[in-house]
Amino acid sequence: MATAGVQEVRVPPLTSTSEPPSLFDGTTRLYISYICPYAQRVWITRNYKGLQDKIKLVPIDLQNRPAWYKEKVYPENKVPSLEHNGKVLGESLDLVKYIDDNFEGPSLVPSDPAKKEFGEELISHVDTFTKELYSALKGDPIHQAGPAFDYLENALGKFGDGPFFLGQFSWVDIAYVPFVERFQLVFADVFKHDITEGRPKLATWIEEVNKISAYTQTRADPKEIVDLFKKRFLAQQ
Ligand SMILES: N[C@@H](CCC(=O)N[C@@H](CS)C(=O)NCC(=O)O)C(=O)O
Repeated sequence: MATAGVQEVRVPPLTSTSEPPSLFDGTTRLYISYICPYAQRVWITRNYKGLQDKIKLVPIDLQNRPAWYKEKVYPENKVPSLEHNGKVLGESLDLVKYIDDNFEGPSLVPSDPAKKEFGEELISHVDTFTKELYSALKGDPIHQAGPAFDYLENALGKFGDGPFFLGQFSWVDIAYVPFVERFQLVFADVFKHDITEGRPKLATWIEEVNKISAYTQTRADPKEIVDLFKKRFLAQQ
């Protein structure tokens, strides 16, 4: 059985020439791309709940996708998707909840109603957060991204029993961390700016999530992230 802390071997992604797995044979499969922040959310969830043996990871090469993925697995042709009980489901935030509700392992949603409610509020903000950051890249990045990171700093102070948003590690941390990982790297590398400057709670949060192996196992190669951002979102750099 795969245990937390032991690095899982990363199998090579499937490409346009790869045969499909034996679909709908009862195996639960999580289709991901190693570089995709949305897929990373579900991958962290699977690891944190200790489901390495119950949910098989199937990495796909998005730049050279197998045709059968769209035709036979997930017509949306995106990652992540989850093949479970004869069905294929998508959308990262829905999948995090689905896995939490339908599989064993530590719960990712606290039972305290106030925390749960604040968690829902933070989750409903995550797309706004990422949009603000991607659009900041097109303008005056350090200045424009400030409010998005300040929002996190304030949210992390809400309950005062951190280091995580709701005290314990939860689905909120999972929703945000892949994007904070990427923007921290890009701001440091490209704009020589530390996003944790003046934001001590965010600094501690980043330090603490980096002690969770369910997450660190999913981290992408920093150079690959920065290169991808330079190519896709920072064409002028
Ligand atoms: N809203 C979706 C977004 C998923 C998504 O956009 N995935 C990207 C990779 S990071 C993808 O599969 N893109 C392929 C494409 O759009 O063709 C989610 O949260 O799961």
